[in-house]
Amino acid sequence: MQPASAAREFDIQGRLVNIDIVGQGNVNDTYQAVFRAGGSVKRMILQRINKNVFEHPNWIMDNMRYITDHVLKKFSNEPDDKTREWGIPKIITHNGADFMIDEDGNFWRAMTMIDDANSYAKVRNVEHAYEVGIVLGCFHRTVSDLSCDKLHDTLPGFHVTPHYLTKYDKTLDGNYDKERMESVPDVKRLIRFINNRRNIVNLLENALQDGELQTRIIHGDPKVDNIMIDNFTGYGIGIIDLDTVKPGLLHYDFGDALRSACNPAGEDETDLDSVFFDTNLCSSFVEGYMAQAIDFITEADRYYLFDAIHLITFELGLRFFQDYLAGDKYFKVRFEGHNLNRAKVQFKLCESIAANEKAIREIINT
Ligand code: GN1
Ligand code: MG
Repeated sequence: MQPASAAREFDIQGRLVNIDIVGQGNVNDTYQAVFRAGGSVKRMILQRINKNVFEHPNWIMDNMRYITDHVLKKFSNEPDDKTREWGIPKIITHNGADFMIDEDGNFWRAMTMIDDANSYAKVRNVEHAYEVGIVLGCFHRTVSDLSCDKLHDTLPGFHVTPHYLTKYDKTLDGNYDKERMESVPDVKRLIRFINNRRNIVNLLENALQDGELQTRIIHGDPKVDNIMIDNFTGYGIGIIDLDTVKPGLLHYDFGDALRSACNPAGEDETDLDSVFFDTNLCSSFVEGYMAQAIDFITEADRYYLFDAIHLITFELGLRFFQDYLAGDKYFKVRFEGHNLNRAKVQFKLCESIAANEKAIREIINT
């Protein structure tokens, strides 16, 4: 079914007057649909879920329903902090159901938009980094009293770093694109880069198994692109893209948000010299995050936060590189070598994080 026809199936008033692709999502297809009823306009986000990635798309919606109901209730009961408004996307139903499956078997879902707010693919300044920290901290805070037991694991193995190394090794064992492996000079260098870091991949999972860290509800993908900023005030409003909300280590979120918010060049930069981990942005993010996290962050959590930033950056580089070698099967690509370039950016960032370890640990511990 075409996106415009799918959009009309959802329970929203008005005539569809426009539909466009939005965002730079690497997995699902996302559209913004505009409906007009008389003099007023309503916008919604429509998504076709990538079923190659999410085996049970209905689980995403069960989780989204559970989380958004809780968060919305919580926001409405919280005292007004007199500065900002919080928001979160609300599900728009299809004949009362939380999703729609079309005649071709495509899985569609729709949700409200956070009006007059934007998200950005790159961090803009220290104020922006602070707001990213505030919003992620607020999300963790508002779900910190929810039990993990009711959530489905929408993507088993997601953010379990050793699992990605195993997948990569299997690809190297023969499931790779031969031409890329043999003719691209950077490939050998990146293989060496990964081999030199094999010893770090179990760090967080070991801490979890030893009982030092606990599983909580995490967002799974808190990059700057998923943090909505109010167009009028510049304050963060909320977090979007709730597909990967699941039980996991809070560290994955903390690390993922920082690897994104402290890289002013962004994930798609082709000039590797301009990719680095900016510790000023890091300080600002941590200040924002900790202001929200004060009641739930433990000493043991804090101890592993540096490792989390380093590890998740390595993990994302590994995921991009594995996908490049496998022939771009998972992440959508916009040009030849896109996944290779993405991997190089994350590995460059990983080196910069390691080089700034002392400064980053100081920021986290003060
Ligand atoms: C993917 O599709 P998107 O852009 O929301 C990926 C994340 C990565 C991110 C990197 C389900 O997110 O894990 O961090 O790309 N999502 C999934 O940009 O794999
Ligand atoms: Mg995502």
